[in-house]
Amino acid sequence: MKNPIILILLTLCFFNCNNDKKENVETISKSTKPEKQLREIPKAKNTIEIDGIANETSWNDAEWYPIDQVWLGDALTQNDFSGRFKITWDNEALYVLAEIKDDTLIDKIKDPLVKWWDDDCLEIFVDEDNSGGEHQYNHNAFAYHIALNGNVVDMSTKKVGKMYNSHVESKITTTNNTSVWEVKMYLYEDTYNDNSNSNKPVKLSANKKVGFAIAYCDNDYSEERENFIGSIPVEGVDKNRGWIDANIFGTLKLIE
Ligand SMILES: [Ca+2]
Ligand SMILES: [Ca+2]
Ligand SMILES: [Ca+2]
Ligand SMILES: [Ca+2]
Repeated sequence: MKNPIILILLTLCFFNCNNDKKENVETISKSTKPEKQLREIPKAKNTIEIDGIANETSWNDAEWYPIDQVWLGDALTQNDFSGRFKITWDNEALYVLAEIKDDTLIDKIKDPLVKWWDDDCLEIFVDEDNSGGEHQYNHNAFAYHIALNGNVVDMSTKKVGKMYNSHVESKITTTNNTSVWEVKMYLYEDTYNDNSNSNKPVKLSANKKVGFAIAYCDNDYSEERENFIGSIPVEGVDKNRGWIDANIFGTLKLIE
């Protein structure tokens, strides 16, 4: 390189090009989501009281859907786990009623931000704008782990567990091996900022589509969770994709 000015220009271009690449990695990558398990969800006719008791007319009218896809662990036995759920909505929030039959309920890890997936917990995946795409360490979608004591944890944009208790209100009632989880969940846009106090939940309306899946982490006696059972089939060998890839979610269509 004989001309030092050309050399300087080329060097500047090299660093600029690299910076562009870095920014691309950090932006949320959305793709065209393959639409599957499209379900029409009627609006609640009355107020849903989050008390773990499904005595509202809206719950009575809502349809049951199964939680029966083994994403992790061995095949299930009837006693070990079975689960199903219903959904409804109003302008404020999405409501989930999950009926979980689990032979042993455990919450052995006291710190809610340590291996929160290895205690029994209900995990609700939600993609407010049904965009699909990668959401591991961003808020393109959320994967709320709801613990037996009501704590709610997902990965933050800092790549560590963070409490999102203000996003999800829940109450569990348990009779013998059957637990009823009644959940009210506020939806947030992908612009949600972990460092701000002014994030506002989205108002819901008819014809809105929302990406959704639900799963249960079942541990009974083991160091790590024994099973992870979801509401939707996942293609490929690695089925533990929900916390990374919103493309695996089903789609809810909110209707009046
Ligand atoms: Ca209730
Ligand atoms: Ca079990
Ligand atoms: Ca999204
Ligand atoms: Ca269990």
